[in-house]
Amino acid sequence: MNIKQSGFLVFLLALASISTNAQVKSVGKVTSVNIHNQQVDIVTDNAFATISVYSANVIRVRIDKQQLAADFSYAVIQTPQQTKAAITQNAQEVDIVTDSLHARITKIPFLVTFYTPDGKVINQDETGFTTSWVNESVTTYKKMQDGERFIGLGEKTGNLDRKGNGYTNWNTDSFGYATNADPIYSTIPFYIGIHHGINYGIFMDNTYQSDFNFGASNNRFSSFGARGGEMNYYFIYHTHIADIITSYTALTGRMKMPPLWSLGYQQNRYSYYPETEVFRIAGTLREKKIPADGITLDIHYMDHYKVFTWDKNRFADPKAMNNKLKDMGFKLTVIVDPGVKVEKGYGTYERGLTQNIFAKYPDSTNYSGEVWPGLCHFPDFTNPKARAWWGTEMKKYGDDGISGIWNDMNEIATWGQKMPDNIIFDYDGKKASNLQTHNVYALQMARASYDGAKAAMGKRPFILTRAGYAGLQRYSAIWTGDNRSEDSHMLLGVRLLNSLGLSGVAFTGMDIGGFTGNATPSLFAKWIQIGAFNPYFRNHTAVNTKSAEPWTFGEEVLEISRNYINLRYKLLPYLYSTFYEATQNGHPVMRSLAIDYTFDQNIYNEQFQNQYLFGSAFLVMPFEGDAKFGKVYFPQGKWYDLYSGAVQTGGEEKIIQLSSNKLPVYVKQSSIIPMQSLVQSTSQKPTDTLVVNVYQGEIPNKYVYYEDDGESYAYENGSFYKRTISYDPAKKAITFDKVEGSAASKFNNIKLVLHGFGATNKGDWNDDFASYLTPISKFDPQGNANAAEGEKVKSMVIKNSSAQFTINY
Ligand code: NBV
Repeated sequence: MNIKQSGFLVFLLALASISTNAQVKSVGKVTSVNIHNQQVDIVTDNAFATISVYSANVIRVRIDKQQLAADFSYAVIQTPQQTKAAITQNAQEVDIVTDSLHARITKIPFLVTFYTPDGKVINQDETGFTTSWVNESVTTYKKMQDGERFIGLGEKTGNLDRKGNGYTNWNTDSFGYATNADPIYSTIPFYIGIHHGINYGIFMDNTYQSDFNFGASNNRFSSFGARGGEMNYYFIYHTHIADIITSYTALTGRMKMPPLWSLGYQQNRYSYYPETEVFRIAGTLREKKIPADGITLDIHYMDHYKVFTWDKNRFADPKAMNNKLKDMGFKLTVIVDPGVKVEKGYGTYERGLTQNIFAKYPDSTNYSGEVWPGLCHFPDFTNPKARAWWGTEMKKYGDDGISGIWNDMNEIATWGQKMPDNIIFDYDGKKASNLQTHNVYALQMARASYDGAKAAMGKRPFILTRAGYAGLQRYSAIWTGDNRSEDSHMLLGVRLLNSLGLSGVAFTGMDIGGFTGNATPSLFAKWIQIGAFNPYFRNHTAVNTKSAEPWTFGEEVLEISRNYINLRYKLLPYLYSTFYEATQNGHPVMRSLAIDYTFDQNIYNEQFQNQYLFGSAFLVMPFEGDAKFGKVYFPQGKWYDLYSGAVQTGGEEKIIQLSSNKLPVYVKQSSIIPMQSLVQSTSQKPTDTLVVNVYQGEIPNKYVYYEDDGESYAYENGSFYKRTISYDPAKKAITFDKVEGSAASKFNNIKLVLHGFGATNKGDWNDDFASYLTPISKFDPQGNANAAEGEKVKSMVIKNSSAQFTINY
């Protein structure tokens, strides 16, 4: 290189660094502060910011390069709560202090630090980078705290602890995704950080493509940012993660009570048709005594994949079919895809055209993209008119007796997977391009389906969605899409559901048995056992795979499946009450151990990270289908083997023997678990005795038992039956509080079953056996006849009365 050349290189490098610096713009120093009510408006060298108190535990931060736009969110439904807050400033900083949280804004440069009320740092901006822009991308950088862990962020692959990884949010159709694929179907930009015995939540409400970096390829910062729009995040601090989830779901909403039938077993495949095949499946489930409530129709029920139509050769009389299915105790869910076939004379399409509700190019022509039916237009679900139109189209499904709507392909998935950026959506009157709308399209489709189905069916509909955004729990359950029939996918699925639970979504499921490929009998057996401990319990498989109903894997797997589906049905009172909890405080049904055992480092260990609690009582330990031994970890406390009642002390690791017919499940000490007799579907009445199991423990416990009619919205007007059951080991008492609500219980009697209590003082107790799985399996390789009988317990039957009563033991 000669002098001239090297001089030119220096010139080029200088140019590059100038242009790089010019591209990166930091928020700069504060130039003006305006404090009013619960809010501080700030102007900086390069930005405008508003920091506001949302509640004592939630502070919101908004920053933009220009004046902040009018506030709007598809996710947040809560308005700021009137909160006692002291806001003061001096030359260096502004302090915002509530009873539970302290935010300090440093002025030179603008930096936000959050402190606990006693002055410990919870979270602070990275001093060098703060909040900055590269072109239109905005990112907030946070100092990486020593030992900091990161959990949540919704449906994200990988480990429970996301430290060292980066993630992108861009809803993506990911057929047969790899176990480390990112992004997949849905976006929930909410995570929880943990360090030094402190935990906090950050929800960045920005619908553009977003990026989260939890120390990926760097040890200096964690960050979150989006490729457009404003920086807009909610900082949530509580001492317990459960309360962080409660605050997050106060912001973004909670699920409504699901229809009871949707908690039963659901039988699926791509696809059951014609009608005779649907009845063959329904009939076989009944004949083989596999309890089930749902059958689902995939795309082949439609006339040439046209949404809201029936293929009349395959399904001549849908209404009659549904009536017959209902007589057999089945509810039908049908798939809907957003793509509406462009075809003259097709009613749904014509009405869509007339109402002008399809997404458009900037020149006002309707966008066309190809998917199942061929060229399609796509309803603009961000337009209220389109949502209403979708609801009207759904009326027919209501008349046909359909009970559930399964929203597929709503990322949006189109052939080629490259929807143009320049499609313009209504965005509820604000008009926005695909770049801003893409991640909320599915949320708005789920909303339209929920509202439409609710009106069309006159009952609680079951809504399922593949994609979504924060807040999807208000409208829909979610499943994890096209997984594979592999052990690693079964275990990944557990983590995906746990992560969704941490992110406000309680009603979640995965394709049991795997979607692509063929499960081995042992894999299927394990998966269906785990499925019985998933909130949404559905078996599904792809179009070109072998049959994958529980009876297609041989006698042994059939028996195992039946045992666990039976158990699921007997647990319905417990499960329904757990869902009720989700409607009240947002706590998930499937609970990562990080919720209750946040600071126990063991639970993040990759060996143990798949363990979870199902509701408050059951500790579930998933393993590969063929595993013979497994290492498990019992968190602090005392645990009971579900099958034998054997006691296990907490804080211990243990190697346990595994078998294909049993999923290791343990019951937490002091648990209260209501159960019912076996039914073949939720349309069958159980016997009139509610079995209330109480497990001896050292800690007192309170459990909210909940019932309602399982199908209507009457519960919103007080028609429910609810009571708190408490267990007080010190007083040797189990108390049933006075009943709340105007509905009667299904159960006239209560059978109280005491586990692990040994001798009781009073004489009215009977010796009994608690047989959860009867028998565990005649194929049990250990041939353990005693285990099959169940553990020895004390029991007593009492008349159910709505007044408060106490049983002493
Ligand atoms: O509608 C067919 C499938 C469905 O069975 C599956 O559950 C969805 O995730 N759908 C995807 C369309 C594409 C399948 C390759």
